[in-house]
Amino acid sequence: MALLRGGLIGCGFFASNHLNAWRELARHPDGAEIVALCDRDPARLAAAAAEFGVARRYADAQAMLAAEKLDFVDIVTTAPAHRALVELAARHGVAVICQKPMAPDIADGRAMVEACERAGVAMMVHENFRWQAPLLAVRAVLDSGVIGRPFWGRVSFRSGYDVIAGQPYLAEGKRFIIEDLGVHVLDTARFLFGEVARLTASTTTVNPAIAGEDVATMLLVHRDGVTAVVDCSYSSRRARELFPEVLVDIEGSDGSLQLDAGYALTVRSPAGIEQRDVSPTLLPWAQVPWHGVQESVLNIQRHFIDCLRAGTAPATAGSDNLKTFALVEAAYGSAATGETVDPARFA
Ligand code: NAD
Ligand code: 89V
Repeated sequence: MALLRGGLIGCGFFASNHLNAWRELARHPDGAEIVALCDRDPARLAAAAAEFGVARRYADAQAMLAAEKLDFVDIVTTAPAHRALVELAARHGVAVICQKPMAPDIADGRAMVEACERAGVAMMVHENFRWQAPLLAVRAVLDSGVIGRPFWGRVSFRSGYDVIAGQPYLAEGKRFIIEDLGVHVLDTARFLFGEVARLTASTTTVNPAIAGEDVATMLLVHRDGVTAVVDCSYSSRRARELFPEVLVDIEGSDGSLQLDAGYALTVRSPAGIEQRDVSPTLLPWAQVPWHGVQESVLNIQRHFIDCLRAGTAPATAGSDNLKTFALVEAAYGSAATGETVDPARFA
C-alpha cells in the first residue's frame, strides 16, 4: 500500500509536533508522509526542512498545490490564515487538516466547511485534546456504563504556565483563553456529555500584559441531562503546576469518576473503587509536560489517515467542530451580556 502524500503549511512553534508524528506514521505501510513544506518565513521553512529532511519547500501555498501531487494538506498556521488556505486546498480537490481554532469567527468556519463539502474533500479540524490518552480512558469508563447515567460533571484546566512565551500572538487578540484553550475544554465536554442546550459564562482578565480574557468559568446544561462546569485559567498560582492536564469529575446514577492531578483515575462503581494511572506515553520525540498533547497529535493524525483511506468522516470533521465553535461564540456572547444562551443561536 502506498503512503498518502501530504504538504504541511506553517512551520512555526507547534509544527514540529505534527512533523514528528508524520515521521512516525511514514514508518507504517498504510500511513502517510509529508513530501512538501510551506512557510512564508524563509528561516522557519529552512529550519523545518533541514530537521525533517523534506526537500520540496515553498514560500507560497498556491505554488505548492500547483506543483505537487498531494492527497492532503496539513495547515498549522494561526487562525487568520486558515480560511484562505482551506479554500485553496478545496479548489485543488485536496483533503484538509486545519489546526484549531478553526477561524477567527464562526462565519469563516461555516464558509470553510461549505467549500470542502462543495469540492467533495474531507476536512478535519486538528482538535486533539479528545485524543489524549487520559481523556480516552475517561470516555471508555462512561461507555462501559459502570457509573450509570451521568448527571453532573466538571472539566477543568487551571494553570499559571507561560503559554505566551512560546506563542506570543496569544497576548494580542481581543479573545484569548476561550478561543485558544477553552475550545479544547469545551470540545472535551461535548466529547464526554454530548450537545449543549444552554450555556452561561463569566470571564476576567488577571494578567495585565494581555489583551484578552485569561480566566473563564462556564456552566453547560447538556441535552442528555448532564449539567457541567467547564473552567479554564492561565492565571492560577497553585501549589502544583499541572500544565497541560485536563481534570475531570463526573457523577452518575451508579457511581462516579475523577481524573485527578498526575493522571490518576479513580472510578467508584457498584463493583467497588478502582484506581489507575492513565498517564500518556512519553514518545521518543516528546518532552514533559507536553507529552500528553504530543501523543494526541499522533493519535489524531493517524485517525485522519485511517478515515481518508476508509472514506469515512473524522470525529472532529469541520461540520462537527462547528458545534464546538458555537460553544465558543456562545461563551463570549454570554460573558458579554450576562445572559444564559442557547448555542444553537450561534451555530
Ligand atoms: P506560529 O505563529 O508559531 O507558526 C505559524 C507559521 O505559519 C509561521 O511560521 C508563519 O510564517 C506561517 N504562516 C502563516 N500564514 C501563512 C501562509 N498564508 N502561508 C504560509 N505560511 C504561513 O504559530 P503556532 O504557535 O505554531 O500555532 C499554529 C496553530 O497551531 C495555531 O492555530 C494554534 O492555535 C495551534 N496550536 C495548537 C495546539 C494544539 O494542541 N492543538 C498547540 C499549539 C498551537
Ligand atoms: O495552543 C493550544 O492549543 C494550547 C496548548 C498549548 C495547551 O496546547 O491549548
